[in-house]
Amino acid sequence: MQRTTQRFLSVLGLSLALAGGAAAHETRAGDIRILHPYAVPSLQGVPNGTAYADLADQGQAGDRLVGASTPAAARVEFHTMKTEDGVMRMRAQPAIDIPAGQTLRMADSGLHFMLLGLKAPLKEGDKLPLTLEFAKAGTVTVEVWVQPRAQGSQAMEAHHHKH
Ligand SMILES: [Cu+2]
Repeated sequence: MQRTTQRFLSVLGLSLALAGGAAAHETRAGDIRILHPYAVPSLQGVPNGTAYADLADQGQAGDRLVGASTPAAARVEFHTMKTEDGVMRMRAQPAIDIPAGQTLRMADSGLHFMLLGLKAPLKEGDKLPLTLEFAKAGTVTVEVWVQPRAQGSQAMEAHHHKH
């Protein structure tokens, strides 16, 4: 009985540790929370990568993401995707607005960080720093996890072949 209890507790401890490790991927900067920044593995022969995060404003005024950079790529742009006349198009935009009290889910809204000129392919399990500059919350560096896309289509990755 006692042995069973000990085994149960050690399994419980392990699963809690794993769950904590998987869930605790978030960074705060002022009123902004940056939730689970991740990138999808880059395609063979494609020097660009795609990354996402959920950006949550917990203040009264909202904020604006005005810059991003990483040592893993030559530069980072903010891209938005829209379907126009049945064709998916990406456009660079100078900033990303985060409305007051709202959570902007980049992956769901067609927004992404475009990592241009990767120094090395992004492979599953890699981690890379991404420095974000907010107009009000200031500059913060988050850790981007490279992982397969949890959901959604491969349409955007296919599109990036054409970059
Ligand atoms: Cu893009």
